[in-house]
Formats: sequence, structure tokens, C-alpha cells
Amino acid sequence: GGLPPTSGIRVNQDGYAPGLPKKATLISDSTIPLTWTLKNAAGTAVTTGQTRPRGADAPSGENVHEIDFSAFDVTGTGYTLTVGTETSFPFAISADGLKKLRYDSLAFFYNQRSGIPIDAKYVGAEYARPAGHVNVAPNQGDNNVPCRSDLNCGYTLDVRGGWYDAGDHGKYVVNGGIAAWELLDEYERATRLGDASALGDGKLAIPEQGNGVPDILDEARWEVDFLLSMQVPDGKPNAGMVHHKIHDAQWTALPTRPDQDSQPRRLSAPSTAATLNMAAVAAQAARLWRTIDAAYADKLLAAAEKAYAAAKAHPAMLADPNDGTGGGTYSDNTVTDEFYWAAAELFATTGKSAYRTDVTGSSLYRGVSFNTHGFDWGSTGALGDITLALVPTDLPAADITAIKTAITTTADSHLTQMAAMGYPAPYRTADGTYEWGSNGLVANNGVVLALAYDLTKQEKYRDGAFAAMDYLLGRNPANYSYVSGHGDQPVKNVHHRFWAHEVDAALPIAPPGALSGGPNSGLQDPTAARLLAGCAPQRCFVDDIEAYSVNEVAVNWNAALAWLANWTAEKAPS
Ligand code: 9MR
Repeated sequence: GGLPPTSGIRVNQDGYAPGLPKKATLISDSTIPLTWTLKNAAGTAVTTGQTRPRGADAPSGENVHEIDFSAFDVTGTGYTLTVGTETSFPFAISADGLKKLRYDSLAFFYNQRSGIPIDAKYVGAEYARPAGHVNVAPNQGDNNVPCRSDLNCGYTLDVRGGWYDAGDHGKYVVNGGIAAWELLDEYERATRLGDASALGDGKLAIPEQGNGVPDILDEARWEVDFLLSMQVPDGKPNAGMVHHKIHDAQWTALPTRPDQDSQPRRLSAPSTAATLNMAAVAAQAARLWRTIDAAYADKLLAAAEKAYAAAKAHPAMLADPNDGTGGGTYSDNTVTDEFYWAAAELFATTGKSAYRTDVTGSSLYRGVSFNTHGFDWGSTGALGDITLALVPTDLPAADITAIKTAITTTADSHLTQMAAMGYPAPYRTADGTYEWGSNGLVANNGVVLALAYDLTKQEKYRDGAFAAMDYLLGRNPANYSYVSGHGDQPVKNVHHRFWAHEVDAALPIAPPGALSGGPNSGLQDPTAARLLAGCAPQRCFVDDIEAYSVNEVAVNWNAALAWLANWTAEKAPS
């Protein structure tokens, strides 16, 4: 560090993989090329070249040039780029940052666990904390959680465990589900390609290490078990449906350590979306555990099939868009995609004709869901397609080809858009705005680029996936690495009730590997609205703990980061 954060040269602060394209962005009004110089850690110029003027760039609102130093491939640390009086942050030419990020991004999930002490042995003293929400005062515990009083459901559920969603202490099925799915998909992909050793037992610092089960599965199971616990018991109204979420009755203040939260905890009503989300993830999990723990696989599949049947019987139980006190709403009034995703996972796992009929009869069949906006907790059709494209089934080959073509066509659209951007990021909304969690969408669209490479081995897709990582790690107009602990100017003050150093010096900053939600031109919190008025979309960011609409962390975003970090670590030449 030590260099001016206002530098007009933006780089991947963590490092560029040797042997792959290396590009940076210069802010400059110059209409003619300028000379750039790459210096090594000793300050000696090692190569030089000319910038490429790009003119006005809409997402950043800046006039920019591209610096392309791809030809330089000497591994090392402490490189800087200089143009005139501007100097970039120092960066590495090395895959080491990615190889570390592959695990840091997964460590996030252990840190977010509810219902278990976070042990210094695994995370270090500053991140250790007592178990949250296990009925030790002042917690009211997740042991016997009633429904919201207006629901009169007549039972309580033991919903201990799972991951806290984000900086708050809510646990939301649709978001926890997509996050668990993405970790499981990261593992399933590696297994399919014949080498899941990088994700195996002993790779993560978690209590289950050494139990003979791949650690990424152990971590995902912590959430999957929670998802199952949210299912309405037999004999109760709406049996088989899944409660949408469980969270505090009122929002708690910053900071609040999980074990110190004294709010009553409440179940919101079951929803069709949550029910199908659990069905999809449990069905996916059932095929992954089949050879590891058959009894668990049976339990998962039974829960998934029961949930799917319940959802078909209650196809329009929509989550209340006004149920936003004490927790997020995660409301979603389109469940066609959740139906498709759940049917796809159940079909891929069981091969049953009823699920096949629901898959092939869906309006989303054959890759309709892919677009340059990307998939997220409310748009899950693409998850079903990823499974159908890659898990062997008896679907017609032409239909599988259509899904794969949707993936590569979408990847091509990303590349076309990125080629026109000063700070290339695979993400685009119809009106050019950036939304809450844009970094999560960038990471997920990076996954689509990575899948296009897996399918075709065309280098342009690989380079696009790495460019997405460049953006997240500092080649962006905010000049931040959006991943804590990676890069010279990483986010430090993410919105979090325990990693709340900014408001209580005794508490830690985020541990390495947490992805900030990133630019959101909607400015949906008072701090962002006050500090960022008039910002260009990619600049609507501030590293302030109060600015939850631009700087929160969340399990879904980190799962996307983890998938992409694992992939780039695998593909980076050492
Ligand atoms: O990621 C969610 C985003 O898509 C929504 O626009 C936003 C507002 O409803 O909520 C985001 O999710 C937050 C959730 O509601 C509560 N926990 C923190 C989540 C991340 O900010």
C-alpha cells in the first residue's frame, strides 16, 4: 500500500495470472495514446507500451484508456504501472492470490455459521465467537421458533444452524438455498471432471475436517440441514411446504454479535419459492451424498419430493413483499423458474418421468433463462439449465445442445459488452443501472463465462472469466478490491454486525475473502444516498459500514465468488 488511492490507473490489485491477458484502465481525457511503463518492485522499468484511448465510458462516467501489458509474463510481486504522474497500486504477476482466494472465499461460510461456536482454532482469536441463537441468554434461540403471530400456525420449529445470510442474523431459504447449490455445484463440477481433490477433506479450516467427507460438502451440509428444518411437519396445515425465512422481530443495531441478539425470532409463512428452492437443493444434494452417506441421501430426496409435491398443490403462495421488518423480504412473485429448477434437479437425480415431463413442458426449457443480467436468488431457471446441460440424463441430445448453446451465446454477449467497457464486467441491465448485489451478478456471470470455456475450450471465454475477477479485485472505477483481505485497497468496512470494527474498535474487520455487494445506483440506504448522489453506475460505492445497499456481504454473493475463484485458481497457469 502507501500509494495514493486516487491514482488514475486501476489494476487487479491482487495479481494477474501469468500467461493470461493483463489489462488495466487509465483515467485520462487525452485523445491520443500515452506511454505506460511497467516497473518491478525495485522501481526498474521492465517494459513499456502505448495506451489505447477509449473515450467516454458510460458505466463509470469517465474518459478512459486501456493499458494492455499481456506480453509481460515474469512472475513476481510489487509491480506498478505508471503513466505520467499516475502510478497504480502495486500488484503481482502470480496465481498465488487466486489460489488463496479459492479457500478464503469458502472460509466465509464457516464464519457465517449460526448455532455453533466459531472456534479460534479455525479462524484465529479475533474472529472467534460463541454460538449464536442456541437459546443462551440474551438470545431467544432458534430451538423453538414460533410463526409470526398473525399466522397462527400452531407449532414451533427447531431451526438452529444454517448460515446467517449477510450482515444481519436472518436466515432466508431462497438465498441460503442458492448459495448452498452453488457450493455443491462447484463440487459436482470438479467431480465430473475427475478431480475434486482441491475441495477435499482437510482443505478447509472447519470442525468437520478429517471426517472423510470433502470439506466443501461438510460446509454446504450445515446449510442444507437448516433448509430441511424449515419444512412444515406432517399433519400441520401446508405440510411439506417450506417456511420462507426466520429472522428477528425487529432490526438490531450495529454492532450486535449473534449470541447477543435478544430479539424474538419468528418464522414467516411458507412460500412456493422457498419450497421449490429447498426441493431443488435437497435433490441436488441427494445425488452428491448417494455414495458418501446413503441414509442422508435418502432423507434429502424424501424431503425434496415431499416439498415438490406440496409446491404443486400450492403453486402461488407468494412471500409477502411487505414482510420486511427485522429481516429482508426476499419476495418474488414469479415462480416459473423455481418450478423449472426444482424439476430439473429432481429429474437429474431420479430420472423419473414425472419430473421429466415437468422439465420438458416448462416454458423455460432449453436455456430460455440465460441473459446478460444473470441469475440470482429470484431468477433460478439458469441453475436448472446448468444441471441439465452437465448431468447425464436421457433428454434428447438436441435439447442438451440447445441449453449449452444458450450458455455460449450468453457468454458471447458478455464478451461483446465487455469489449466496449472501460472497466469490463459481465453484467448489464436494460437501462444501464447497477443494482443491489451487482458484484454477485458479475461473479455469477463470470461462472457462465467459465462454463462456456469448460464446454468449448475457447480462450476468449476463459479470458472473460478472468476479466470478471480483475474487476472484482480492483480494476474498477471505485478503485477498491471488493474482496476483503485481497489487494492493496480492499474493502474493510462491510456492513456486518460482528465484523464491525468501524463502529467498535474491539471488533474485527471482515476476514479475508468476503465479497462486498458492490455498486448500486439505486442508493437504497441513507448513507449511500447522502454520499453518492449523482454517481455513475459503476461508481455508486462507498466502503462504509452503514451503507448496506452497496457494501453488505451475503452468502449468495460469496458462493458465486467461491465458484469463480475455484475455477480461476484451477485454470491459472502457475
Ligand atoms: O440481495 C438482496 C437484493 O437483491 C435486494 O434488492 C435487497 C432488498 O430487498 O435485499 C438483498 O438482500 C439482503 C436481505 O434482504 C437481508 N439480508 C442482507 C441481504 C444483502 O444485502
